[in-house]
Amino acid sequence: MPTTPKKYTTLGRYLVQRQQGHPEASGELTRVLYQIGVVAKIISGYMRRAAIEGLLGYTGEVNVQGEEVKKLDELGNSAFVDAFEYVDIVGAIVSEEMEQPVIVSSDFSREKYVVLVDPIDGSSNLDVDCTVGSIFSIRSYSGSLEKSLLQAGSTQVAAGYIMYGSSVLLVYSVGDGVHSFVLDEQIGEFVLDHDDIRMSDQGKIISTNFANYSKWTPPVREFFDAVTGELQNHYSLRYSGALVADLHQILHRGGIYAYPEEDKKPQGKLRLLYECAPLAMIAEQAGGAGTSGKMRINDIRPEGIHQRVPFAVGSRQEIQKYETAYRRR
Ligand code: FBP
Repeated sequence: MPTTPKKYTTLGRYLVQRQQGHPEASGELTRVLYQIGVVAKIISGYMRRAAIEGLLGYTGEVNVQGEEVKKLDELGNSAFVDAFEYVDIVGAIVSEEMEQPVIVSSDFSREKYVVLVDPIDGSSNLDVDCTVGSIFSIRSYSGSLEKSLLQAGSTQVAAGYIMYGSSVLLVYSVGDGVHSFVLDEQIGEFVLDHDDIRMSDQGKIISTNFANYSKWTPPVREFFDAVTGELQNHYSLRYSGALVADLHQILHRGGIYAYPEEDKKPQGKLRLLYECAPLAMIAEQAGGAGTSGKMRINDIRPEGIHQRVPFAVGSRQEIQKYETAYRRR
């Protein structure tokens, strides 16, 4: 046992320290983020025991996306809703698993925040024990729920993700850089892993489902032909089936993840409010960017809470090249 006690920069401690730099801060956002840390521990517990306790497989239900619901999708969703039911500063929760927002507070005038989540990202990985994640976005409540939600992603006050892989990571931004924490299961706390993560301007990773190549629109095919066709191309392909895991790789190694539109799916697959907008905020806060190909993701005004958009996110140079391919058309 080391004689000098190990100093733990826990999530709680780090949030409070960063908040002290903002005398105007009320500490309420800190409480919401801390609560997300609690949800992360609950869901990672489910993941660790899923194969042992029969938590794999389907519930028999179909969700608003038309997808068959997995037991862990449902457990993940309840963990988020339960966590905010008694937190008096959150008014409503929006989730990929729920058609309508859940109002968790009767008196909206006092509430400050709306929390939007993709409880389990990469659900197709669940039953084969591969990495999955959770994605979250926090918005201020402004006058009405609809008004709070249907604003461009640039109004998000915080965003982030949790990754359930070889270790459990929580990565977030409140608009002052991107910070990651790893769950130390020995003390049951998230401790600081990296603060102020910077994404390189040009990267090494390409992450996309190339099996969809023939369905992609010409600018997308042109972009990927160009980057993979370069003789000296320095890219490696990494596509895990979980956006969170692929973006985390790109955060540290640079590159581009894309889930573009297809001839028959002009809106692509991913959801703007609780998948693309939060991860675009993380990328931008780390020096990268997020786009639909035609415009910055966080300039898009949503028309509905489950709206889908074509999505590419990653290093600035790759995203510029991607958008140039669209402009040329
Ligand atoms: P879910 O949130 O329903 O899991 O969908 C998102 C996602 O699983 C991403 O994490 C992943 O990158 C992509 O869809 C995989 O889709 P596909 O299997 O079509 O490549």
